[in-house]
Amino acid sequence: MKATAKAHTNIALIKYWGKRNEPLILPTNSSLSLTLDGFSTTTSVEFRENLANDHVTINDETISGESYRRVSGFLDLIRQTAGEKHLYADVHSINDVPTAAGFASSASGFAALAAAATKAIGLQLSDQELSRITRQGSGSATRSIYGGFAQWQMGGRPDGSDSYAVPIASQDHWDIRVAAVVLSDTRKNVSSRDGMRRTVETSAFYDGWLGSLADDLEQIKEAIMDRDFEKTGKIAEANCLKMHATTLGANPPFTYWTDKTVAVMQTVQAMRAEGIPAFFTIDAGPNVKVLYLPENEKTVEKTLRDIPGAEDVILSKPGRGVSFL
Ligand code: 2P0
Repeated sequence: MKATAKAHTNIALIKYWGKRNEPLILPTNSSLSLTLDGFSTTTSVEFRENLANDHVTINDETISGESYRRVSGFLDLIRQTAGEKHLYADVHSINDVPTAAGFASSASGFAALAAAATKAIGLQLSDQELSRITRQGSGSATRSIYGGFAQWQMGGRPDGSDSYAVPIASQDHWDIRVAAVVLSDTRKNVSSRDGMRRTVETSAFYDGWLGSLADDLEQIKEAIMDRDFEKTGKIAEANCLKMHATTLGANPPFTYWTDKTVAVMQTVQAMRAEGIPAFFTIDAGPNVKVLYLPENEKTVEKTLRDIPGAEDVILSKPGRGVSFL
């Protein structure tokens, strides 16, 4: 009863920012992302008869505390689904995503864990079923089941049975690139879970955010289908700015940006003014991801590397969905 799976992280172009049900991880809005080939997690899961509890390593270190409870709680759900309540697992995960620096390591992490664990325990799931169960590990992971562009449909049922991701276009549909500008590898002050909760509960701007999403989603899907880079980038950048604006309207207010984040944003806008189409997006951390086209790769990379405070620039192409090794 052993399986190994690999999953890639994804970058949301239309952000998921808030839950309507925390334990089930049901979102307040639908979101859309691009899976990236640059950051992946490979996870092996082996269920064994003689274990008294789960044992989990990430990058060869045994984890405990809240991180362990999150993984073990997710495995409980898989045990329950398979009717194997007393079967514990050995889990080994290798993560090549800078953890908790806004690179959504939980997306590739829970997608790989869900795929490996469900297979190891003998469940045979469709992609849709796998995406739905993955959602309960981490929201953004639900989209990483698929390669290329994927949409997480928020659904409306209280039990979450209609909240899962669907593929929009494969990784071969459109070769757009993403440069991740690494500004700091330190852990962020407000986790995305806490940040989302505070925003939903207190932000003066939250209703405005929610009200703008249906149009953003419809428009960006059209743009992706038409391979219209200007339109895709404009919508993604504006959607990111709206999401981050909600954090400034929260009580107490907070932001994930640092001065270096703003410097990268301004550099991207300056590149655009000089005729190089590039757009930014930012998740729940200080780092910035820049969307660009392959023909501008050299210029974009050099310009980003020259920004004071840019520790690294990692380039990604569209990535594939989960695979078994
Ligand atoms: C996203 N983020 O759509 C958004 C944009 C951050 C900003 O999904 O609580 O780690 O595990 O469901 O998925 C980060 O939140 O949160 C996230 P949980 P997750 O990618």
